[in-house]
Amino acid sequence: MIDCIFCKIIAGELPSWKVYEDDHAVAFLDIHPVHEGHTLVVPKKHCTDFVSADENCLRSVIVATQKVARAVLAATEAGGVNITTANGSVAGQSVFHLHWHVMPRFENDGFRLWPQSTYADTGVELMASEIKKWI
Ligand code: DGP
Repeated sequence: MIDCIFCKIIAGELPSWKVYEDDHAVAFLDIHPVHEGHTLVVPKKHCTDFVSADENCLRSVIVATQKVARAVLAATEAGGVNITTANGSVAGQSVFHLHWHVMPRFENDGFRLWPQSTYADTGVELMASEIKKWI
């Protein structure tokens, strides 16, 4: 994919701190880590994001992500790990090649993910039935 930073990293046209590679996926350190060891896992085949990815691509990347998460936990001696992907610019996606963030977490590390709210009255049933319609 022309002008995709991650495709260029995968092709070796841009440098990266690669930590893992198999037939379908590559993992390298994030250039702007939340904590040291923050790693990105990407499919070799370009796809824009999680929602539009084809199923085979997704399967191989998720298995690679588990391998990388285990390695990040061991290497950083983190107490936990967050594994996330942003889908769409409104969700914070800035690179439009599917990637999983593997972020090591430590006690009291100050990293907060998102605020939480509650549903008003019948809103929760309505929302559940709306989503079910589309699956
Ligand atoms: P997101 O904003 O969720 O799409 O995440 C994109 C991540 O990619 C962000 O945490 C920074 C990282 N990133 C952007 N450009 C580069 C790069 O050239 N090299 C590496 N290693 N990471 C990059």
